[in-house]
Amino acid sequence: MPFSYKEKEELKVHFDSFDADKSGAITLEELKAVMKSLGESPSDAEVKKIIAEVDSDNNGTIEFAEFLDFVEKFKAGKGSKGFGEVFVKNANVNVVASAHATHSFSDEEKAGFVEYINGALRSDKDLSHLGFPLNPDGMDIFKAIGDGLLLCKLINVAVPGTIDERALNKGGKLNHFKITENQNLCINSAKAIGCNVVNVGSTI
Ligand SMILES: [Ca+2]
Repeated sequence: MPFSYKEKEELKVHFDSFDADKSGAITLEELKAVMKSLGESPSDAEVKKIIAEVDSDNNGTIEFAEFLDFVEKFKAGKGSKGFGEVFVKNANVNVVASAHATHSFSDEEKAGFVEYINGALRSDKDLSHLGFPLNPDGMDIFKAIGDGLLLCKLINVAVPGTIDERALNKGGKLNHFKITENQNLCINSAKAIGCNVVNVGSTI
């Protein structure tokens, strides 16, 4: 078997985050809802196409066995790019499983975090592209932290001068290389000031 019992349990958590009614199958409507929550607005035809990449028995839905097949291929770098993208994004947002535990966040925790950020960083001109204030009850925050800049700024709020801001890539539309630079700087600096960094570069 390609997956251990524990891995399967973790993957079931991911699967269930798509399968809203817990029927054991991800339907077109369910996948579409997840994609919308991630800020995308796919048409039914687009969602259908993504499902078809994974739906090996062609019944129009993604069952858990098909999901496991997909993950196995995806880890090997093969196939299902469309669903792969949604899978990774969704995993990052809702449930990040590590080798030892499944971490999730509470809405209260998130709202508190967003309100803190709004207070601390809303007048930072390098972050003006984020459109402050961020909505504490929505998913704005996950998009906002995507390019690493906000988190780097937050480190300097916590411990001023930790990051030389001239080293940061700014501007709102960064390429993958520049985003990775920001994120690496953020992770290394967070460790340097004593933060416990968990679940970065998760093993999905
Ligand atoms: Ca199927």
